[in-house]
Amino acid sequence: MVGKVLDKDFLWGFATASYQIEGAPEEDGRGPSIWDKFCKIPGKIAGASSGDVACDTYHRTGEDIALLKETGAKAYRFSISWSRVIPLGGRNDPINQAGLDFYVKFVDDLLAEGIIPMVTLFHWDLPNELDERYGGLLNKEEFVADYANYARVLFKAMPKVKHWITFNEPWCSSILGYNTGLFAPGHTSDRSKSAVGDSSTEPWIVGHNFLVAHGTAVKIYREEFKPKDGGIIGITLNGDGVYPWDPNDPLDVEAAERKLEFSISWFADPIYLGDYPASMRKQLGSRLPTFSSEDLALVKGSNDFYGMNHYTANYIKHKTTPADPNDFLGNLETLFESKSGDNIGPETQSFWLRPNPPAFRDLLLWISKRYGYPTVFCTENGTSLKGENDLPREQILDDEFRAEYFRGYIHALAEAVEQGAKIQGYMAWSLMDNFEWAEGYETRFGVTYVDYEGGQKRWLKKSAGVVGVEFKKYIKDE
Ligand code: GBH
Repeated sequence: MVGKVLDKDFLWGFATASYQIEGAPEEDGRGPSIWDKFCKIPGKIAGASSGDVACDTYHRTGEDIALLKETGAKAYRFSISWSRVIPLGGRNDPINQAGLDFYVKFVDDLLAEGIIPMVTLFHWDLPNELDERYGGLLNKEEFVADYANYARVLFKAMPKVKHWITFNEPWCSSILGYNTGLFAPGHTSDRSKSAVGDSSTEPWIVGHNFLVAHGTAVKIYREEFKPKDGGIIGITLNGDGVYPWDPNDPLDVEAAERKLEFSISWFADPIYLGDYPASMRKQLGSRLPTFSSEDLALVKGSNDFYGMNHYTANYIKHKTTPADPNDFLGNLETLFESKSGDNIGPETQSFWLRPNPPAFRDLLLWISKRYGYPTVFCTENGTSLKGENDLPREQILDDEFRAEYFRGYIHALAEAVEQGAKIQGYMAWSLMDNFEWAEGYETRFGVTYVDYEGGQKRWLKKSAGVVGVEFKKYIKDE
């Protein structure tokens, strides 16, 4: 039995991202992002869909806030569309006041209802112009300078925001955007999928550039805004849990650790410990960039909190063959079944996602220990349901599987706190069904059903109420 281990001011709520919910891609002067462009390439997105309408949030922020109120959420994590605020993206390009005003008003509206805004500056939707102008994320000097300018514009316009996230899951933009090509801008060495890209080098360059851009924005916030505004700032990293495929094989135990290093420590080690993990250097050699003393000064120590997105776990089996130059996992296999035949968890609609709450607790403790017990905000956690999209509405609204997922994962979070982790917030993914990237609208992650055929009308599912009910068990009474 876990008791009331969470602080009174523990922040719980729900998360979304701009391109996945807003729609209105050309309204009020918004410029195109790399996702607008990527969605137009035939074959990239299930159902040939895009974020053109999505949840129509650009016209329905009032409805979204009403949903948050109904769930009792204390906080809401959302992201800003860079190309709404600076349509061309660059530091010498004009600011679009209407786009900026949209977010400023939204923050005011949230606060008026007592909901704390947690703002992500970048959730993958880079202004397309920057990609065309100078290679976007691949161009360190230009990207870092343009991102720094963009971040400063937002810090200045929204002093009421006290929780800032620089980047969402740089792993995804780097690996899925520049190795497998599954995500925008779709670079890969596989010439059947893309005319450009080098999967063996580009993701590591992009990852490095994210770190330097993050460090630069944090320096700006700490020097120019934090003294008067008093907020905190960090980066959000994704990371799946791991179990050795054969716990009695030291090579599988080592491979499981290496999997965490290739996904999490790639970014977190430089930030907390000052360099890339030795396992990555060993496998990637000079393809992994090195830190100049200037870059390192920006990156090391640049997190006020650790933002953690977490969904699932795998059994990890080491490989005996030398690593492929395009490998990004750490030369290992990720499996759903262990050597002894244990299954990691039930199937969902997402091929990569199977619930396993204990792995969440273990990973929270692994991160806490490795990085000196930092303040952690879980910035995403949630699940899809196998076949949910094919069910009639009444059944979609009765999402017991998702409700049970939240019960298990929130309990695991409380257990981790009981064992020493310093967790101060939790945002469930997602407030509502939305554009699930390459999977289009077939996969739903919302605690709210969005009727895409019926004018984007929203209906709360059963799971929407469960998050608050669960946290009530673990948060100390006021
Ligand atoms: C989050 O990423 C995103 O932040 C959010 O926008 C999204 O809607 C949500 O998940 C649900 O998908 O293709 O085999 O290499 C979750 C972390 C990490 C999950 C990468 C998918 C890809 C596995 N993602 N993973 S693979």
